[in-house]
Amino acid sequence: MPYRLVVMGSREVGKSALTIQLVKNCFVPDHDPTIEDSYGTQVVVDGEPCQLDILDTTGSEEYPRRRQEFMRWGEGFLCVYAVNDVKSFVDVNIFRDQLWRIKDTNHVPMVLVANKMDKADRLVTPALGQEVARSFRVPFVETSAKTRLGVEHAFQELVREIRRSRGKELPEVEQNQGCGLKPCAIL
Ligand SMILES: Nc1nc2c(ncn2[C@@H]2O[C@H](COP(=O)(O)OP(=O)(O)OP(=O)(O)O)[C@@H](O)[C@H]2O)c(=O)[nH]1
Ligand SMILES: [Mg+2]
Repeated sequence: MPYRLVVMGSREVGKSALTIQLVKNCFVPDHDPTIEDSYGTQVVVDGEPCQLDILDTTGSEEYPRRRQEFMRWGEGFLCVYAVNDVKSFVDVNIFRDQLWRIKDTNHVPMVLVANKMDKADRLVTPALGQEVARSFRVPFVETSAKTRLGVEHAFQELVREIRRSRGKELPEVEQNQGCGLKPCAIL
């Protein structure tokens, strides 16, 4: 079953650059604001090949409905900020809150990604990023879409989070097969 991944975060944090670096092995130096682009690629995670369907989303707040739609569609989320952009770091809370609300659970597979780690004008320390990731209870990965450092690792961590979450769902499905009733069905 393909993994439905969403790359989300504020404007210009490098969502497209990260996605294109993973899928096409190159760095895009120019900023071309995204509305929505989808990509497919295959990767091997822990020896197991998997198909990724990746949605590269807009950082603009002008498309609130699209935001809701991609949050519903996605199975796992790379929540990206740029280490030289404090507002983008603060904004991860907004994305996380909205995601939890839309999914109606706080167990959504997610990885917090600190991009642009190659930049000399860093403002957000790794320790701060780590602290927020810990409070979200998600993995934290620093990346550079420019040098490719950490890029594959970030996507791999997300696949692992999804696998863990799929693994947790399985017993419930098996349980329900016996009587054919949904767990909340009261007759
Ligand atoms: N130095 C450096 N520049 C980066 C990195 N990632 C992205 N950039 C640059 O930052 C700018 C914005 O990158 P994009 O990938 O277009 O950002 P985005 O998040 O997709 O932006 P929107 O689609 O408008 O939300 C571009 O000029 C990129 O080349 C990085 O890791 N290091
Ligand atoms: Mg983009």
